[in-house]
Amino acid sequence: MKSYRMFVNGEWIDAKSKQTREIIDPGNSELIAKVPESGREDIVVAVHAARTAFDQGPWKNLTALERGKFLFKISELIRRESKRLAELEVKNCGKPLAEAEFDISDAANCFEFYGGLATKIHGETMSVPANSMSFVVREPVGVCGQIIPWNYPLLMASWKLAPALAAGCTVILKPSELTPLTALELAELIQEAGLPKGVVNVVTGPGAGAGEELASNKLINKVAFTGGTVTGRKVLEGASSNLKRVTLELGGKNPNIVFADCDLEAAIDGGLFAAFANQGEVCSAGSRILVEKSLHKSLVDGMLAKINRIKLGHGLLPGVKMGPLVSQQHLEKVQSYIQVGIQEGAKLICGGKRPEGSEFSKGNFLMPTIFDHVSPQMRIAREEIFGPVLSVIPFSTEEEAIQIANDTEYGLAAAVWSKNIFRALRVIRQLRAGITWINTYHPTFNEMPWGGYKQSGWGRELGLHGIEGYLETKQININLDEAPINWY
Ligand code: TXE
Repeated sequence: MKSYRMFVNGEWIDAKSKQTREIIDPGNSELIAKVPESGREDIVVAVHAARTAFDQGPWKNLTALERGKFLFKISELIRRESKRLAELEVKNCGKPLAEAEFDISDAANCFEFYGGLATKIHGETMSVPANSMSFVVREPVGVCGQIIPWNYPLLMASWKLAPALAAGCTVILKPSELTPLTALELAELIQEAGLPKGVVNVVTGPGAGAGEELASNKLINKVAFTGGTVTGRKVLEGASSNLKRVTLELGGKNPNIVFADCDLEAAIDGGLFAAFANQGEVCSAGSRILVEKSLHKSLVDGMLAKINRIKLGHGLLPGVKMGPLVSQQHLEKVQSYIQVGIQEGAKLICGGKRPEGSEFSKGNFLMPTIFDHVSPQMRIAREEIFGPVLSVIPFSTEEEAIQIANDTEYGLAAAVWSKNIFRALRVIRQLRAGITWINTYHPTFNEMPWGGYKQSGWGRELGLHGIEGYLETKQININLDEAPINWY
C-alpha cells in the first residue's frame, strides 16, 4: 500500500483537510493506495499556481520547439515506465493487462504527436490594402481545468494534457476519485522531465467540491471534461460563471449496424469486441447491435458460440479478456439495468449474473451479457449502461437501420458491416455520429479527431482539431501610413 501526495506548484502536498481516500483494486477488493481527498480550497491553491505559471512563468514564452521537446521527454519517460504503469492501471481500474499496455503505449504516442504538433501551430495572413498589414496569431487559451473519468485513466490524462501543453497552457488536472494513481505517477514523470513549476498540477478529489470548483473557478480560462452526460451538464453550468471555454466528451449509445451482406465471422468478432472490450466501460462501446433480420439468427448464434472465449478474471492473470467493473457501486448500476431489460421483456440469452467461483467473490465481476429481441424504445436500448451489456435489435431495411441508429440523444460513435461499399458509405454518411467505422470497430488514432454529435459532447479531442480548444485567435492589424487618418 502506497500513500500518495498530490502535485501542486512543483511540490508534493496533502489536502488541506488532511483527509485521504482509500483506493481499492476492483478485482480483489485489496487496499492498494491512499491519496489526498482534496476539496475546493485545494483546487483554489492549484489554480493560483497554474495562473501564476501562465501569467508570469516561462512556459508560454518558450519556443514551440522547446515545449515540444518537453513533450517528447514525457513520452520517453512513459515508455520507460510502461510496464509498471500498465500493471498499476490494471490494479486501479480493472482492465485486462493487454488493454492497459495498449493504453500506456497510446498515451506515450499522444505526447509524441502533440510534441511534434507544437511547432506546427501557425497563424494566417490576408490580402489587405497596401498601407496596412493584417495577420492572425494563435495564443494559448490560458489556465485549463481538466476533469477525467475512470475508464482510461492515463490515456485520458494524456489526451487532455498533451494538447494543452503543446499550445502553451498551464493545467490543473483532476483524475477520477476512483482511479487517480497513474495520473499521479505521470505527474512524477512530468516533474522528472523538468517542466517549470505550476505548469502541470494534479489534484486528487471527488466531483463534489473539487470537481465543481474546477468547473466554476473564475481564474480558469477553459475546462475540458470527459465523463457522463449528466455531469457534463453540471460542468457546463459551473463554467458559465465566467463563460470559460468548454469542451465535453460525454456518453454514447452507439449503433453497430450489421447487414446481411457482411463477412459474418468478422461481424461476430467485431460485435463482441465492440461491446465487451474494457468490460464495456467505454463511451464509444458498440452497445447496440442492429442486425438485418435475415442474418439475425446466424449472428446471435455466432456470438453465443464465441462468448465463452471472453475469459473473466483479475486483469493481471494470464489470458484474461475481461476484468471487474470499476466499483461495487457501478456494478450495482449495471446489474440494475439487467433487471430493467428483463422487466421490459427483452430476451436475456447469456450472462446477466456474476460468475461463480471463489476467485470472483471479492471482485466486481459480471458476465458478458446479451439481450436479444430488444426494441428500440426499451431503456436498455436508449440509456448508456457503461458495462458488458449488449442489446441486439433486428431491422428489415437500410432506412429502418438508419432511423433506429439515429434515434438517440447521443451521437458519439457508429459502425457499419457490409461488403457493399456503396451501401456502407451511404449509411455512414446518414449517421449522426462523430466517430465511425466500416467493417471494424474501436480502432482510433491520435492523429484523428475524437468527439461526438448531439449530447455526446462539444468540440473534438486529438488530431489537429484537438489543439483548437486550447488556442485563442488574435488578429493583429498594422498601419503602414505614418500620417494621422484625419477622420475628425
Ligand atoms: O462519471 P462522472 P461517473 C458515464 C457512464 C457512467 C456515468 C457515471 O455512463 O455510468 O457516466 O459515471 C468528476 N463537477 N461515463 O459517475 O460523474 C468526477 O470526479 C465537476 C462516461 O464515474 O461523469 C470524475 O473525475 N466534476 C464516460 C469525472 O467527473 C465532476 C466515462 C467523471 O465522473 C462532478 C465515465 C461535478 N459536479 C463515465 N461530478 C465517458 N464519456 O467516457 C463528478 N465529477
